[in-house]
Amino acid sequence: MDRIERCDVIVCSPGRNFVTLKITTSDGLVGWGDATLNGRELSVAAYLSEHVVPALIGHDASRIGDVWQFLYRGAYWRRGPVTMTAIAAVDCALWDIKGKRAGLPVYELLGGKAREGVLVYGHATGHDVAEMLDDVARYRDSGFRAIRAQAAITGIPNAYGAHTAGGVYDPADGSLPAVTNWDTPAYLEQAPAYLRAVRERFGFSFELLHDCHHRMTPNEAGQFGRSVEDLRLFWMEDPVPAENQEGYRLLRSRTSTPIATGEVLNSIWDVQTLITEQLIDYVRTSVSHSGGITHLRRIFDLAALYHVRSGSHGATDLSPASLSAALALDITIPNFGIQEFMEHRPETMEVFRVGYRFEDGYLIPSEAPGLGIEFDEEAAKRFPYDRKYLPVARLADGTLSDW
Ligand code: KDG
Ligand code: MG
Repeated sequence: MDRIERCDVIVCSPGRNFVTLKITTSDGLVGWGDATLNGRELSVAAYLSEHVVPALIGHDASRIGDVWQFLYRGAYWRRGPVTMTAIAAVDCALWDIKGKRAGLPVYELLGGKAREGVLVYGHATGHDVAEMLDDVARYRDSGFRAIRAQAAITGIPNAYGAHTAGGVYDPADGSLPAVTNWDTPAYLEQAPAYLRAVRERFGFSFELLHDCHHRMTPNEAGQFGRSVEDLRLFWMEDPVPAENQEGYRLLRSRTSTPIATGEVLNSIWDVQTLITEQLIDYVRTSVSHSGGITHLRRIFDLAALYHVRSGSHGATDLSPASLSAALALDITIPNFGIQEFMEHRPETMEVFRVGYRFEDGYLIPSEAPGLGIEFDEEAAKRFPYDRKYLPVARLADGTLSDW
């Protein structure tokens, strides 16, 4: 029997903070899993080192489902981003090991390819509309078939998603939480207009996405959705805070613009109502914040019964190890929708060597056994942990708003 012999929790910051779990088995096989939770990295690292790793040593590395239940049911305390990210790291590392043992890429173990490539969307952005349109052009010219568009709002230049075109956007960049501003009426006036400018300049030749980042009430989101129906968005993401799922019933009755949510949700039970009542079109739970390949596959299977497709979160705070695991699932499931793909910084790619590649708007997973990741532990030492917070958002009168 191949047993879990050693687990190392590695925290590094090659351009941004990442937590990575390395599992080594008694047969000498090594698996990698992403354990990064943006702005809360050390909580997951401690959860793993203090509470998971000691109990994991000696388990049969091949029993992925049983290890999953052991860490979820066995812990009594369930769900939540810290727990589910820690379980995900273990789960993905064990799938990596299973693939290496079999000499097959993980997607073969999941049933094999159901498509040739994974449709991905990139992030076009700008400090003003002209800059954002140039960025959309840059993405389109580099082969993207789906583009998310976000621009600054006059009066709130540091609104979510707005940054210099062409730069790597990373909202976690203060050693304490930075204060950004928010103004929903200004957003409701300007965002539909700049999305319209995208269609006016480029037509309907690519999929257009937009992230509302949990900032509206259902009524406001209904107005937003209706005002962009003729622009045929692929989706409006996180129109309202995802905890209040009743809000999605109201929103659904107001607009036919497709709805995506789930990046802050972590388990099948968190998305059960949204899926079974068909309140959303795309579920955006990610492989590394939702319990790994084992659990995300269950979420997507449930979603398939209700015509809900996948659209996993894949911002730069999900490491290349996370993206490698996401691709293994994306390429195999029947109800795949789209995968978010924000390119990581060059420093990040010095530490994470991956085999996936971008071709003509799609990501093609690595053909290497396992998940196709090499983590360079020596290179990681050059990038020590650097505390970073996500910002907060305040209204003009100082009221704390949803970020
Ligand atoms: O950690 C938070 C970021 O990943 C998030 O703000 C990015 O909303 C996001 C997205 O859709 O990529
Ligand atoms: Mg988002």
